[in-house]
Parts: sequence; C-alpha cells; structure tokens
Amino acid sequence: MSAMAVEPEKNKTRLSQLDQLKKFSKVVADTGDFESMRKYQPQDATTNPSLIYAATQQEQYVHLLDEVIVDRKRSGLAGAAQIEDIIEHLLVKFGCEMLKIVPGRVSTETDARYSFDVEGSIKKARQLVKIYEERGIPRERVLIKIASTWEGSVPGPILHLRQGQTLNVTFVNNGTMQHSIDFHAAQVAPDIAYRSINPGEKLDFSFVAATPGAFIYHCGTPPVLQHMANGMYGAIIVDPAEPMPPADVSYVLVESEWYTAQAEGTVMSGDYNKMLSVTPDEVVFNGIAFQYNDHPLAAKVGQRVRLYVIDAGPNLMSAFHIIGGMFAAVYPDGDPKHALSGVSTYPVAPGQGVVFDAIMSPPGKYPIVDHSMRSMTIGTAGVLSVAP
Ligand SMILES: [Cu+2]
Repeated sequence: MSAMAVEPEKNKTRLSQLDQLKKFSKVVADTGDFESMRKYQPQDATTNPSLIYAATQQEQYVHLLDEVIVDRKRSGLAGAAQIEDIIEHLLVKFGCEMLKIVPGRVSTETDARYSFDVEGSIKKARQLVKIYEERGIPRERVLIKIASTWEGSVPGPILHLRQGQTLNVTFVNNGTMQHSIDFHAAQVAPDIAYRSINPGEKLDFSFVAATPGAFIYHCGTPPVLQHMANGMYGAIIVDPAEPMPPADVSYVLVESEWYTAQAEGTVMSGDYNKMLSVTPDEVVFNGIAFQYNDHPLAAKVGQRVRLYVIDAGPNLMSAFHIIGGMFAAVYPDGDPKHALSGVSTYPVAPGQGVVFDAIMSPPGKYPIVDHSMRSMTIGTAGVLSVAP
C-alpha cells in the first residue's frame, strides 16, 4: 500500500494513522524520493524503472546516474547490452541508497519483457542479486520483482514460491476499466489489498505465504463473475517447508469455463446471461478445450507425476480423475498435512486447489478428465502419455 500519502499525527498521545498502520501491516515505500522515506520510515522499499527515471530527473540524484555511467563505461559492452547493463546497475545503485534508509529490504524489478520467460526471469534475478552482493548487500535484504503480465494469457502466469517467503505485490492496471487482485495464498485486509483500482493506477501490498498449497489468484472487481469468466485468474503454488515426496514430473492445470457471444466476425466476447445461467460453451484446462489430446502430458512408468489442479470456475465443480489410474496421494488444498491415499476421483471446488500424485503403470495413454460428463464433453479431457 502507499503509505506516503498518510500525514503523521503530531499529537504524541495518539498513534498517527501511519503508526497504526505499521502495527498491523508492513509499510513499504514505493517512491524514488529518499527524503520522504527518511520522513516516514517505512520497513521496506521498492524500486521500479519509472520511479528511478523520475528520480534521475531531480537535481539531487543526478550524481547517482553519473556515477553509474562512469563506472559502466568500463564494462566492455556496447549497444543494447551496454544500456541493459547500465539500467541494471542504476536500479541496484538506487536500491543500495534506499537500504541505507530502510531497515528491511528493497525490491528491484526485472524487465517486464521477461514476463512469459521463466528462465530469462531467473537469470535476470540472479544477475541483480549478484550486483547487490558485489556492493556488499546480502541477498537477505533483496527482493526481486518478477514481471507478471496478466493480459495476453488465460490463465495468467503461474506464481511459485516457498512457504514462509514474502511476496511484495505491485499491481498495475493498464486496462480500460477497474480491476483488482486477490491471492488466496494470503491473509490480508481485503478492503485495502484487494481493492479495485482505476486504469492508470497502481497498488502495492505485501504478504507472507504462511500456508502451503495450490491456490488461485483472481480479479475480484464487481461483477466478479464477469471479470473471472473473462479469464482474470491464475495459479499460485506455495511449496511446503516440509516437502512432499519429490515428484519426477509436475504440471499445473487450471480448470475454468468459457461463456461466449460473437462480438463481430471471429472476435468473441463474454456472455453474462450464460455466466448467470451456468451454460458454458466450453470447460477447459489451461484456457483451451482438449489441448492435451493434441499435446499430451508426458511421463514414464513408475515416475511420480504431480498435478496441481486449481478450479478457477467461476461456477462449476471439477471431479478430477485419470481414466485407468489411481492417485497414490491426494493433497486437498495442496497441504501435505491433508494427505489421502488410494483415490480414484476427487472434487475441486471453484476457488480451490488440490494436488494429485499419480504413479502410472503399465505404459499407455491415460485420459485426464473432469468426470462431470458435460464438462468432459465440452473440453476438460486430455491425455497423460506414459512411456515404458
Ligand atoms: Cu478485473
């Protein structure tokens, strides 16, 4: 949340609004202005390229930019690689300055162009951590912001973290209507963290992923049915601190419904009446009907196959099943403490996640389905191909 707009109360007998907020929530500064950071004393700070750009336009910070340019001229790089190198070092430079002011951590953003490139994001994150460490900042004080563009894919990108890790969220609305973001892996005040923001606005909040599991995140702006049925959801996986038996292969399947109307030509839009009457045209795994018939999920005999199944709904239950298979373990909610064994079919409710472990034998092509026959008929059927 942005704490910078909160003016502290002068009267010492009463807690200021900001101090009250600090009691219940970690206050994170989202600004390039060091002076306001000194004044309001947030726990953590966060940087992003637009804040850094704004800061470099101010006279008192120009020297930071100059220092980085002088230093990086010796990098031996040229062209785009040199510019990228300068930007990385500039982000870290500002991060180091912020760390002199805040007692906690600073988060630094990876390039938004890596949004759908997991390996690229990891490489970039390691590079930023390395630069911080070269400047004497331990990695414990650094958070990496990974760009995660919602628009352009259904479901949205998978977020994957370990139990106990902190997620600092910067939610940017580049759309044309109000939106919000609700993480089922969090425990936060929803009227603050999950509130809707207007186009062009952004919202920061932070939570600790205290509970392990397979969770959904989604837009919660009214009418939520309409926002979710248009694809505004994704999976957030929190690996348990006490690990499950290691999986040989794992897949995330987000099940959801499509309710469509023809807008014009081949352009489709959502049909709100169909959403209300629960008459989907398709029920799908990961956005596309029957896609794993054409591109089967692959495994080998005897391997532990882990399927993280999240039902995004917005309306229908899933009865998850592998035809010809038996689940060695089912972890409702994705929590190892909830483990069941010897299960053929298990329900996943809208908004819920369940982890399924299957150890397949003999080799063959095993249909993975939602055993609700209507859903299976209109899209939730795929193949797990088990090789010898
Ligand atoms: Cu929305």
